[in-house]
Amino acid sequence: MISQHSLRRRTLLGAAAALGASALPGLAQTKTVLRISTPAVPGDWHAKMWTVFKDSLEKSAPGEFDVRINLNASLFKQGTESVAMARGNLELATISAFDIAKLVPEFSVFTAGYVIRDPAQQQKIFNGPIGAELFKTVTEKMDITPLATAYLGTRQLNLREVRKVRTPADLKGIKLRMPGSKEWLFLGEALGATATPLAFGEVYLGLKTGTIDAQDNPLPSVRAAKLYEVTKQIVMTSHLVDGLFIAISNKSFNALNPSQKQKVKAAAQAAAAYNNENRIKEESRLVEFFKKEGLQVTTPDVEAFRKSVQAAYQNSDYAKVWPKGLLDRINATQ
Ligand code: KDO
Repeated sequence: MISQHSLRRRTLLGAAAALGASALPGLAQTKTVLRISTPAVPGDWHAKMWTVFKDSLEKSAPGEFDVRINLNASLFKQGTESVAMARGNLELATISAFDIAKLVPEFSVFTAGYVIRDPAQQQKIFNGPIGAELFKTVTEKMDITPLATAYLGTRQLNLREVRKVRTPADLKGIKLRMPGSKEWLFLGEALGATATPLAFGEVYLGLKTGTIDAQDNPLPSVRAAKLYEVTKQIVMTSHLVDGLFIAISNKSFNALNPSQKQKVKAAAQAAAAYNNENRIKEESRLVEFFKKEGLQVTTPDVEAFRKSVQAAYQNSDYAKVWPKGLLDRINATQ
């Protein structure tokens, strides 16, 4: 039986459909929900950039989107975001080259230490033809669409106890925490340490209690996650110019109209630009900050690290699947 109430509702809905929902103030237009999941801590630039994304979208498409930001890996565990997006369980996230390399093996070239030189080159690579080609494969194979490239920073070693570290041999026996995938562990081993997997959110406690001896991360993340409170030394290996790709699930992206697609992309690019600008600025100032906090900041024989890490990759199975000429094209990108 149809009640009076449901009849009235149907009539109203019919009228709304005929007029366009926005013509009836009582009936709210349904917003497109965009859930974001990231392990970033609130004080880090790649957490703050999501507010820029949200604000930018609210400006360009008022009332059309409901952007929900979930920090500290509170929605999805670190490293599981791309699968969640592919399945349509999550709309947006930042994913690393390491996440991509699992399904697009040639992308492992960007997980190798000492390949990308600096943040400017990183932007040129991913915003130019190399990025366009590789992102096309990412979209096809991973069911997600990369929208912008954020500079996460240049990864440095961060030790619990002070140690003389000049070359990779000096890291022998050091339990170095790396994020939990074989691609990350390979990088840790290539640096000369004993790599051990741990989620980002557990690193502070691991260092405090001594279950790990060291971790590697860019300086802004060492500051934001307060890792300097539980470590005594930073070794400036600069072993990876790291990036994060702001990506959206294909399911969500394809459900948008062309104008919304363009606005979501522009918002992602504004977010990345905000992150990049602030992170680069802060990165240059942080050595002084850590020294003031009582940490020793030392510079090793970076050439010795570079040689050793590059040899480890060249002799590995990773290099076997790098398309011919890709490394030369990367190196030639100025
Ligand atoms: C980390 O776990 O060390 C890492 O830096 C890896 C990155 O890919 C990224 O997941 C990052 O953590 C998080 O966003 C936290 O800053």
